[in-house]
This record gives sequence, C-alpha cells and structure tokens, in this order.
Amino acid sequence: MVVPSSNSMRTKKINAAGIPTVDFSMERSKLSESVIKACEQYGFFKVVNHGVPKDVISRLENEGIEFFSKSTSEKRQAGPATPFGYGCRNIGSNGDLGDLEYLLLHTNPLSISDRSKTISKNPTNFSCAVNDYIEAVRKVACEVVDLVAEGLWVPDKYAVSKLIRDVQSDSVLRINHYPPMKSSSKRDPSMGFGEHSDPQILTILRSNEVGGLQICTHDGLWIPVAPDPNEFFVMVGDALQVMTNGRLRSVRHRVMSNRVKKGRMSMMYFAAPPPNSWITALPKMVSAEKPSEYRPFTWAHYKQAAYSLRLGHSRLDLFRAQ
Ligand code: GA4
Repeated sequence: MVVPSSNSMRTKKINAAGIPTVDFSMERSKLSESVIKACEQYGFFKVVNHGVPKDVISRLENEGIEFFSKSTSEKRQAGPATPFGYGCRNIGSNGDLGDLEYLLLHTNPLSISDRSKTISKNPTNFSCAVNDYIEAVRKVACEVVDLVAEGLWVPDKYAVSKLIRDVQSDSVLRINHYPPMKSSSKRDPSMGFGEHSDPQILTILRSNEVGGLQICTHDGLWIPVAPDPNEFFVMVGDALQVMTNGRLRSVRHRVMSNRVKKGRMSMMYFAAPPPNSWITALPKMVSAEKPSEYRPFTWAHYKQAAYSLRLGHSRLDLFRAQ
C-alpha cells in the first residue's frame, strides 16, 4: 500500500510487518538484549506478559468512555487544556490541530485530585482509577529503562528509573479520543494526531481495539500498528535519545482517523524526570571516539523549547553539540 506522507508531497510505502514484541516473562539477560534490539531498530515495541491487572486498565478505560460521552458543554468545564485539562482539536498552543479530543493530566496525585472535580461526578472514583493506572504503568516504564541500562552495561542500573520514580517527576497522562469519521464522508482519512516524537524519556501506550497509530522507521517508512487492547506499546522519547547519546532514537509517530463505527481511545503515560534534572548522556555512553552529541540542558528547558515549537519540529536538533 502507498500513502501520501504527512510532511511532504512524496509518497512512502507502508509495511505492516516487523513490530517487535518483548515478552516480560523471558529470562532476564535475553530480555534486556531484546529490549535493546527493539529500541535500536524501531524505538518502539509491544510488551506482553506485563503483569498489569486487567481491572486497572478497564477502570480507567470506563472513566474515559464516560467522560467523552458527555455533552460538549459538560466536557468544556474540564478545559481548556493549557496545557492540562480537556482539549478538543487544538494540540499545544502554536496552531497544531488534530481530529481528536483529549484529557491531559499531570501525574502528581494532588493535581489529579483537584482536576477530578471538573472531570467526573464521582471525583474519588476517577482519581483512584487514574492513580492506580499511573502506578502500574510507571512500574512498566521503570522496568523498561532498567532493562535498557542493563543491556547497555550502565554501572548505575537505576540512573534513569530513579528520575521517573522521583516525587517531583514531571510525568503526564493523556487520554485521547478520536471520533470515527462518518462512513458517508467523502474526505480522505484525516490526521488524528500529526507526526511527532515524544519529548519525554519513554511513553507507555495502550489503546482500545481501534487502529490508526503509525510509526516511522529510521528509513522513513510508515508502519501501521495493529491495536492490541490487552498489551502495552513502548516508545523511546527524545530524553532517552540524549541519555543514550543517540544509540537509541526517539520514534516519530502519528495517528490517522478511521472510517470504522467506533472511536479510537488511547491512554499514554509519558515518563519524565523532575523539571530541574539535567538531561545529558550517561557517562558509559560517552567516549573519546563518541563524544556527547548534545549539550546538557534541564528537562524544564527542553519542555519550554518543545512548547514554543510546532508539534512536528525535530526539536532535539536545537540542542546538538558544537
Ligand atoms: C507530544 C507528547 C505528549 O502528548 C505531550 C504533547 C504536548 C501537548 O499536547 O500539549 C505538545 C507535544 C507533546 C510536543 C510539542 C508541543 C507540546 C504539543 C506541542 C505542540 C503532552 C508532550 O509532552 O509533548
């Protein structure tokens, strides 16, 4: 199949094969090897046997379904997303648009409990569902970065996961709802969420059974990702690219709208360090032959840059050394 690329008039081939799967029940040394291989090849993989209880996922999913089925005026009470809260069509604040509505939440428990009041008639249930989900996916994210550290022989195995576990961590939870396109619509499939990479360390994504997500390979091919509601997908973010001195690269991805009857709902946990943390290559990843590719910056600095640019900007280029 050949589809027009989102950012140019050229066309790129789509190839549905090849997305790696990592089985968390595998023997440890093999596990870290396969995580590194998947991260190097695609910056993206599926995790099976992740150990997150089904009800933790379904409770958050049901809260999302309930919220997005409300009237527009009710949903707007939880907005606008500047950046947190309910957003519709607007992504960021520099003119990016998508065919979606969403809830963006900071993972700090106090902020969740405060936001819940405008989101749900039962704020306690909502915040419990959100907090339990965050706790579970944070564990998955920390496990993945520990496996990355092991696979790269980084002496301080917890160097990255301790940033994600920090109480000041700037991690974010996003629930996206992409309404289905009307089957009578003569429009081409539209852009649900435009091409970009995630600025954080790592993203843990889960969606319902409706597809639309595509990832871009290092050779510029777009691959559709078959949805799997029981499993999680992991994406390498910009900050992990810097920490591994470019050995792992963040994955560019996008979401196309569907002509199916049901809407796509996805939930993403974006694992981030505290705002004042320095984002810099791990010492093990730097040598005389391989000097640091990026100059050091704090997470707050990088986030500020990301929010001042358009969604699809290759923002890491601004931080290259020299
Ligand atoms: C992409 C990853 C996360 O969804 C997000 C997004 C954020 C937003 O929607 O507010 C950004 C985008 C994301 C990167 C560039 C800036 C900021 C929109 C945008 C145009 C929550 C994030 O952290 O960065």
